[in-house]
Amino acid sequence: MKKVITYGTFDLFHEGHYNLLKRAKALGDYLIVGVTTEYYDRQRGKLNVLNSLLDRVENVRKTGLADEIIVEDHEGQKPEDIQKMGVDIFTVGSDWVGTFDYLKEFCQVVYLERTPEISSSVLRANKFPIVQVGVVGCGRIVPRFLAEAKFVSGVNVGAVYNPHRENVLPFGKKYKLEPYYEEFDEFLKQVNAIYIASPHETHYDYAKMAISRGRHVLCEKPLAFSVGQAEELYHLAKEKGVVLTEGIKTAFCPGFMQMMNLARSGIIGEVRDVEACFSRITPPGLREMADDQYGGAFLEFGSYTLLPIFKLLGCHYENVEFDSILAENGVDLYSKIHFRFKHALAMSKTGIGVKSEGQLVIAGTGGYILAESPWWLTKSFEVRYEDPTKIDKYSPKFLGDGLRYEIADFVSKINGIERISYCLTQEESVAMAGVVEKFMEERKRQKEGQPA
Ligand code: C2G
Repeated sequence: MKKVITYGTFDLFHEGHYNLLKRAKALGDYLIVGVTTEYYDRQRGKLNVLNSLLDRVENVRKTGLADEIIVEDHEGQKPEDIQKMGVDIFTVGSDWVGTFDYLKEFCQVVYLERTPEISSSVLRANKFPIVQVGVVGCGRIVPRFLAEAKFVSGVNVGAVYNPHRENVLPFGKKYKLEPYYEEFDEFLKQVNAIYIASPHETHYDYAKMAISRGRHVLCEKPLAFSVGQAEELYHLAKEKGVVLTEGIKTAFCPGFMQMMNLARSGIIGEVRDVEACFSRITPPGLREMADDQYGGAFLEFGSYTLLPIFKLLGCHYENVEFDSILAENGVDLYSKIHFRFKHALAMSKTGIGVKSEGQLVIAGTGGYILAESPWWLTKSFEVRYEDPTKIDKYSPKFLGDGLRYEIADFVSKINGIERISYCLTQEESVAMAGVVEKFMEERKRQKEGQPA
């Protein structure tokens, strides 16, 4: 008996999939079909699969072509399956020519001609209109955002707004975006969502205007400078039925979520301390250094360091204390924020004029988690215990510079696929605005030389 195996996501099952399975079956006597899990698809960069694993398996089953259906959930599984199941032929569509030649060591490899002009991506695009995004601001992050958005299907970035004509015209030309600099409303008319990457102090106003006009908003951190402002924006978004996401990219990175869930699983006992540090020595001319009102280390990096603290210890701290080293113009070069929770402590350290070890340490009653720099992308972390020889190492998959995960989550929410904001909850985002609010009051006091 000749055994054939093939693998796929089989999202929005279509004719191309059916043809592939039919020809795969005809190659032998017994067809095994491996259907990928959501986890594995995310790992390999397929970020917006619509059907659940059960539905996709069911659709393959309904063809009546598969003699056996298995689940593919990790890289390296194909040679395992082939050897374990005594497979004679591995087959896949011609979009993969060459990729699986390494399997020739174990069995015959056949690439079948792909059915033209049909794909899950096209079906997804028909099911959901492409989200047209406009960017507000021409800062350093925008080119990165544009590059990463290309990896997320269902989204097109086509316009840019900046009130300064002299900035937006060359920027629009360089990145092939329609430039707008006069009427913000005119810009909004061209898009159904915006990405706000303008200076910090303008976030709230732009977000409010866009949400009021029924546009979805992905806003760079910090979303707002007070609890009142943040709550107002979230309420308005709910009322208008639009998505509002604060763009703290760490929250959406797959490894970060895995690390948070592991910490919550009890593997290190009860979490008693979270220490997070992010620093980058910044040249004097840059906005973070030069803007005496809204520059500084905490406003630049604090959202990253507060994130694991609030995720693991909750948003209700008993006490918070700030301490900063200020430059002559008043920006904080280095800030330490100490939190007291009922059963735990936490520390956020951010620097633009002081360099420290950029690490995250989550201490528990039975061990600790250590994530080295760049922990905010979470490419790897370790779980350590009292016994120094026992170390569990984790290396989650991470693609690009992280922004694609945030963009994919935003688009999924707009399409109504992911309804719950578990990566970054509204409560966490509002609590961060609360720390920003207290920090600004504290810095004002410090600048004026008043006692706390
Ligand atoms: N396919 C096809 N014609 C199309 C579309 C898809 O022949 N118009 C084939 C693909 O080449 C693949 C199978 O149908 O062999 C499933 O396609 P997908 O669901 O897109 O899965 P894919 O990402 O190709 O997964 O481990 C997974 C495998 O590597 C392939």
